[in-house]
Amino acid sequence: PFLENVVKHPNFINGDFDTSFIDSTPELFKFPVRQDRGTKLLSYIGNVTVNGFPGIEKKKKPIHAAPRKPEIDIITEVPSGTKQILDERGPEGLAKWVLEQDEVLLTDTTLRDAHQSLLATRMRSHDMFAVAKETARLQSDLFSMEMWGGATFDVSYRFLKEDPWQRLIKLREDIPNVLFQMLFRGANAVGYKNYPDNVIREFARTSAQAGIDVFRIFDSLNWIKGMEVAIDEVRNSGKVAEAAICYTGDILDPSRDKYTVQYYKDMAKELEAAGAHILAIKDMAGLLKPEAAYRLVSELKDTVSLPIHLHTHDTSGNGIYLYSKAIEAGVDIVDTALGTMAGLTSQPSANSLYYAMSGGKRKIKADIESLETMSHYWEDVRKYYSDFESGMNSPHSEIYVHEMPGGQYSNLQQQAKAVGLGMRWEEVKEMYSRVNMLFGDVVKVTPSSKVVGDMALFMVQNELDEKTVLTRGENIDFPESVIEFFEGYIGQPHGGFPKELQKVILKEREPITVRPGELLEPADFEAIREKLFERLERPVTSHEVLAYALYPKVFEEYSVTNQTFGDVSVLDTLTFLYGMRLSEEIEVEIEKGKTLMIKLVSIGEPQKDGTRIIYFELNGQPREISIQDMT
Ligand code: 3PY
Ligand code: ZN
Repeated sequence: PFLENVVKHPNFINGDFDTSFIDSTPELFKFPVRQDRGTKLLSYIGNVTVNGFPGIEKKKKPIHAAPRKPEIDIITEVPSGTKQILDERGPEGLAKWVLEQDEVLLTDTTLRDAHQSLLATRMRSHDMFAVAKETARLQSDLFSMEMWGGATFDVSYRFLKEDPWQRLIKLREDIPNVLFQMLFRGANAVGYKNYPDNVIREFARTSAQAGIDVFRIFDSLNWIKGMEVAIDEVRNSGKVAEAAICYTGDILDPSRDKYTVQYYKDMAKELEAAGAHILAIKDMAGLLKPEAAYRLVSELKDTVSLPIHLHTHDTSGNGIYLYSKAIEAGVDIVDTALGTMAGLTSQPSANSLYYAMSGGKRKIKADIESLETMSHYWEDVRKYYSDFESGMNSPHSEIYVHEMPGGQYSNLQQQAKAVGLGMRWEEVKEMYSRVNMLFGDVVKVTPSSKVVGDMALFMVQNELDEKTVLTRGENIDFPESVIEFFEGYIGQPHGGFPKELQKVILKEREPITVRPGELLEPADFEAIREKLFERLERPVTSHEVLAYALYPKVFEEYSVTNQTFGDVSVLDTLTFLYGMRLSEEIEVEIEKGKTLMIKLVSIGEPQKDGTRIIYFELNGQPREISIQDMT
């Protein structure tokens, strides 16, 4: 059936295809299904209605009005944007164009870091697709949209049970004018550990083909060796290598002398030499104070000739002030989120920054009415995800003490709850900063931040302090992530590992000092393809091969769910998270022009074997589904 789909596809018949045809044409994989898609979806809906959604408290499906979508004509031609500049002038030409702009350019992080930081990365493609065409028209003056990478990749498969590649491909189709940006964790790609070099190269190349233009590449320990392979491959793909310096500590505090202005300047020079087209300052926790921002940007502007792109989190509430100082110092691009998805652990608000800079020397390149209209949509959609909110509702200046990245805050909090430490969250945060110092004051960003977080949870859970770790450590089984960190498997920290602690944690194991990628066995993509072919009983895309190479277990679990329930990404978010109310009717568009009408009629009593019969109507016909009640 696959070949049949290929030869019948209009693009194939017209000769309108290239090497990405198979990966970017999902309909080739739509075969007549053994169990029909409707039944599979009913089975998902029945399950979530009775058993709830993993990780959130089971509750009755809330009622919300439909989100306010921008009322604009989406048939009009899409205005050209930065994507066309890159396509016409290449990455160097784009960088030159950025440097020539008087206005400050924006990257909109609403579709990646904003929800990673506010809603534990749970924003679904469904809600993004619903407003993509409007976005292309209303936000065409953006420098870029950060909409992929970071935690979005594994969370899509793991919790949302949807394919992140399809998100990228569909958004690319509907937003052809603005640069798409992703966060790429250097040798860790979109994972939490180093991968073999061929995985990094293949992932960068394939992401570029699928639609990513700007790769923000960082290393979680600011170890340049951990970034070089990714930078090289992005350059080979003709895309923009935006290499990042992760900002930690406080350059204004003379007692914190590990990460000084000179340290950052040296790193910037090395990144320029390594081939960066743009330099990013990645202030992942929001530690960069306004005066420090002024100083750092000024000094880096004098040090390198690259455009400078600043990223922060507004946890302290000082985000707009620090951007204003950075703008005064000549920063070229800043990261903001749409107003209603901004602030606190997310990025500063684009809308507020627009007003903050109005009347000044350098204005923000944006249309404020469009920003407000788009913000209304996201304000309404955000309510669907209220169960994933972190509960932080005012600025936290304590960020300057615990130094936890914005993207980690709500995720670590979920992790703490999952191991029964929800009530001891204050202690976990305090322990996080103590673990940082115990580890020798390290850069904390995924995955090094996860190691610090894992150790903090472990120490609180086991009532450990620094002294006990050092004196009784040989009898303690430390978390695997901590052991691997001290082995050198996510790279080398600036200044090296604290030797005494390293010995205690590693016991008999020997640490490495070379780049882990040099030691790791290359992934055998063909073997993965064959294995998946057998498992899935159909041809396998290179996207699936890569997903497996990065996250074998997560991808396998996703495939099982996908086989059982079909493509659940077509469900609206409230149904996906809470199922259906009795007598409720919904419409589900399973593909263009094909809509299912589903009504939940009644839920039967539990049987002896723990199952329940759920009575639906599917397109007016009665359907019974048996599901296991696990409550
Ligand atoms: C990520 O790596 O996911 C981050 O957001 C780091 O800041
Ligand atoms: Zn961030």
